[in-house]
Amino acid sequence: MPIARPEPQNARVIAHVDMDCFYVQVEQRKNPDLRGLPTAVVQYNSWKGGGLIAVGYEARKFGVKRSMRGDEAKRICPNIQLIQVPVARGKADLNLYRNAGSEVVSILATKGRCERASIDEVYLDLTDAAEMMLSETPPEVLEEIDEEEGNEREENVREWLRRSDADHQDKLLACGAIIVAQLRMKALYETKFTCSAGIAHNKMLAKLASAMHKPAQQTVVPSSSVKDLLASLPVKKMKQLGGKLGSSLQTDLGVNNVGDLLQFSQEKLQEHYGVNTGTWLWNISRGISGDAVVDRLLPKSHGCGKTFPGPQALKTIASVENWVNQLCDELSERIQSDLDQNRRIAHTLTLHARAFKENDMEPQRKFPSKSCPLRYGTTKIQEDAVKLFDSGLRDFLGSQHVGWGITSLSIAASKISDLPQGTCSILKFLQGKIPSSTSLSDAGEFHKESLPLSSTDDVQSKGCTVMDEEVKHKELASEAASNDIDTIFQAKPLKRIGSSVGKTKDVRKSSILKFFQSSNSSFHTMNKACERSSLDQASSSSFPECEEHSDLEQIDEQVGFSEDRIDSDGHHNQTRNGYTWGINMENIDPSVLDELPMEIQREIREWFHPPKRANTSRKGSSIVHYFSPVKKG
Ligand code: DCP
Repeated sequence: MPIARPEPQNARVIAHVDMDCFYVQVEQRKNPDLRGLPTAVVQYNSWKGGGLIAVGYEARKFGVKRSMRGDEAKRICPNIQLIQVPVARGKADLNLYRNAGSEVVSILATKGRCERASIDEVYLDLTDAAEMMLSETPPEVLEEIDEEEGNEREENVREWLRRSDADHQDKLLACGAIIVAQLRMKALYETKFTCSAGIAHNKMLAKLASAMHKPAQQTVVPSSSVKDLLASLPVKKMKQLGGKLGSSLQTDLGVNNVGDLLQFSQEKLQEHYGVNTGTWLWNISRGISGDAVVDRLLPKSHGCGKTFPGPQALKTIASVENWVNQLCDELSERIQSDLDQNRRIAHTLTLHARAFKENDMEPQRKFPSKSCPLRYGTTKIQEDAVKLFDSGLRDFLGSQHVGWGITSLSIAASKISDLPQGTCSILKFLQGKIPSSTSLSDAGEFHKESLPLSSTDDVQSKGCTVMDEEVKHKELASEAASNDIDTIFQAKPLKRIGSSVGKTKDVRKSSILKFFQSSNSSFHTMNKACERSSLDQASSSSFPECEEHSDLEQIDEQVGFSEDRIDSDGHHNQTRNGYTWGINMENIDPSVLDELPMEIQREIREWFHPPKRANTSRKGSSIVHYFSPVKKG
């Protein structure tokens, strides 16, 4: 659902930068012989020469389009060079393109806040840079900038800037346009890629503008042009209006262009579409959009998917499992490298699928998207994804015993957050100890018992970003967004973790990891808190079905936030936001403690023998900080 946000008071300078025929450019840089030739990139598929996913501008002149198959493209453009997307694990491997996109982003991000919106597009907030340029370089002398690039368009910008009626906002926008032109030049020089851009006072207008003149051009939208721009813009071209809402505007209100909305009062639009959407429609018809550019260079989620069109549809559990395993393998590799390189952890695993039933009586029924908390480690992700699929299939089939087929599958890891500061030592230690491609959550088998699997409302609303983000299987994404996402497992009640700690100490297990895995160990207790913590982060709706939820809320009220105590029995009790876990030093096998790196040993020992006061708050403690549940908003 679109969200109505008012524009901030002070004018902003926002740019949307989109690479031109991106995959084609990447392939042409790899093989310069392709430069200047009509070229397209095809997704591997033996059927009719594969599906085109990127078409170079030379090929577009012949009428080649993305919706075509390779055979058709060859028919209308016999010289077309069809390049196959690299393949790994039997599916497209987009790493080459992802990395190429990152190269450009690192250049574009140098002048202001940068939001990576997909594999090949970013939003930039250049307000500060534009203000600075304007204050340091008065408009009269701006023409000296970039003299060597002087071309007709830049001359137009300068002319426009020198107009006697140009106001402060226009001048800011002109400065933004010059900054963007410089960034695009730099990107071309350093990466050999061209891109196009839109510069306006908000994201919505900048995005519209970037697509208006391609390739290798940029378009500025001053406030005075907004009305004309929207007057002739078909509603379906507007972001968020491509689907049902846009269709309803056309059929129910007779609105074909965005500008047509101007004839309706805000109340009327609210009457039809509710307060929020009505307000949003009223705003966009006037070019108002307050969405901020979010500081994000890394993707919001990781997704990988595969389609199985026509006869390739998967019709057995075994074939589905095979593909689920392949997709999970790739996903696991990517989230692991995100964790290693960026210290980011994903919290939610979601499976989307498209399916049909043979002799279907209700063909409109969709395969429900399913999600659960994400456990790191390829095998665990595979196990969970298979369960998600089984559950989705059960719901999809209902009581019918009919044949079925799967025409697309995708797996996504979302709700990614930064690891809190101070987790470095213990995390590294665990990663070093655990066999490859596992991480923090692999440190304990107890996940199976202790993780409440829950519905993730928020994932549903964000579902559309999952694939859009990187894979750009846009169709799949919108499908995913419209699906119901619910839980596969019953939420298991969480135990309030109190001062009672396990009494058993398994002396046979010499490894610290085994110790951690021991179900009664203190560390188990800590990890439960950790899991709960990550789950809290992962679900803003906080387990509506989970009994524990209400209990914990009550405890919150009683205990308050953040308190560390060592009690008289020598237990280290941590209470945060109502969660309490206790550790008894006696439960820790000294040989196990000795295996820990010095920094961790020191920290743990300090818990039990604090240097000064026993009852002090220890907010700065790295381990405590990490394992403590997050304060709920
Ligand atoms: N892509 C894809 N499948 C799609 C759409 C796009 O795999 N259905 C990939 C290939 C594109 C890249 O994403 O090169 C970027 O998509 P864009 O929609 O930005 O299109 P292009 O960059 O190819 O062309 P344009 O110059 O029109 O932006």
